[in-house]
Amino acid sequence: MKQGIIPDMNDDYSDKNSRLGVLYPGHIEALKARHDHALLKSGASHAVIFSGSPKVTFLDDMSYPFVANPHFLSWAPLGCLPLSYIVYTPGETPRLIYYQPHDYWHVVPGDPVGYWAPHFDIRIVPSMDDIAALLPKDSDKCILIGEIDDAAHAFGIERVNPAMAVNILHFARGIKTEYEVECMRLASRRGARGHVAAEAAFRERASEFEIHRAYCHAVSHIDNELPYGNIVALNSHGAVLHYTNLDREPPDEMRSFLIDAGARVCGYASDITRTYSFDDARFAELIERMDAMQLEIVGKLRAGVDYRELHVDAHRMLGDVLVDTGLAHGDADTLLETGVTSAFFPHGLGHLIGVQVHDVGGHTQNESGTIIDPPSGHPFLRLTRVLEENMTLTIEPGLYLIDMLLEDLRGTPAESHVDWNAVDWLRPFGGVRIEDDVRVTLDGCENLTRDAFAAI
Ligand SMILES: [Mn+2]
Repeated sequence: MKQGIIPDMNDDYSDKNSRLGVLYPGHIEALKARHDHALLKSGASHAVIFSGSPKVTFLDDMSYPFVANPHFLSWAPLGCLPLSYIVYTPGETPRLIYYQPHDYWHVVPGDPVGYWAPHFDIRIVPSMDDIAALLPKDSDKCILIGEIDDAAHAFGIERVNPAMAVNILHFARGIKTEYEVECMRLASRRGARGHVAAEAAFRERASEFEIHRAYCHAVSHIDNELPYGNIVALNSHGAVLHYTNLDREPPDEMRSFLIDAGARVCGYASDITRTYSFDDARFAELIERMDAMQLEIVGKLRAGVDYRELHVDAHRMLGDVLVDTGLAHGDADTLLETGVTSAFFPHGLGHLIGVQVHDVGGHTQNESGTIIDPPSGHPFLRLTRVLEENMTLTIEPGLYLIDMLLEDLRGTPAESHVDWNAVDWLRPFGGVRIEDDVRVTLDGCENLTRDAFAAI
């Protein structure tokens, strides 16, 4: 198996003549320019990017699943290469110190092969003792980017994750290169295949556990390769925003299915949610209404849009859905002001996505790291920036029956706006969320998720 590249049923991503191979040189040039700027501003000469070290569980000799430093993963699709380093010095070919231990207990990383490999000066090291000699001699001129649990892994470099450099890199990561977008198109395609298989399993009355297995099989991921734990929620479980239990038995009655699940290609993630009605026409109508609303929000995207305003707009639109479907009475502005829409839709409209599902930099206004706060009353909004061309992000409005939040409306002016009989009707269905990944363009957006479903 080629290091870091998960085999796929139909696509070979590793060839230098593949679409990714053609786009990668432009990506690495963009990365170098970002690092040149970050180094200049930090008064440093070398960036040393550490992939990370395996974390061992308490009182045991087992490791948690390894998660690579996203900065390292941005340079090359090497998600399974612990204890390795990239050394970047402006004007020089980046050096990859590739840790390939002599170890008969574990599968060690394979040889470095792929479209990305010719862009590095690769030094394979079998021992940690070989690393120091390959790092820059002037450690006072280095910055180290990565998580250092053990001082030995810093090799005497004192400037670890300096804010000046990290803010520049995080802000820049908000805008994707063509290569990154192509990785996410492929990840969307992969995820969509899983969603189709999951819906089929739901129609056959499978349990959450079985649906999850059908999904993983279709995307060819084991759990640790998924970009996040699958949310596979039947019936009222759909109201638990991060429901990750997997009931082993199917419910007696199938009503609804909410699935939030993604996939990875070359480190990059997709993040997709769909909701289905088993055979209830009223719930199907609610899903249709939410789907139309989600598409309307997507239709408003373009460079220059303030995501905070879009989030508040989405609440007004949700107010109309609540009224039209009989869940609430009144006008959208009143439902927003009295907190009714927040009780039904208590999370953010979306977030940046990239090598991390919730990519960094969602709140930063500039490369100095100035924070843009979420709008008041909406603390969970993870993206507050003004949208720019080639940002990739999610649009994921939801509507849920969460008793804990609705009960808070009792005794307030909101109480009379809620139709409590309709609330009782919705409870066994849980809720609805529709989530797409999009790339912002100057005058609109590219919908990676809808394109992926259309293509398969
Ligand atoms: Mn999401």
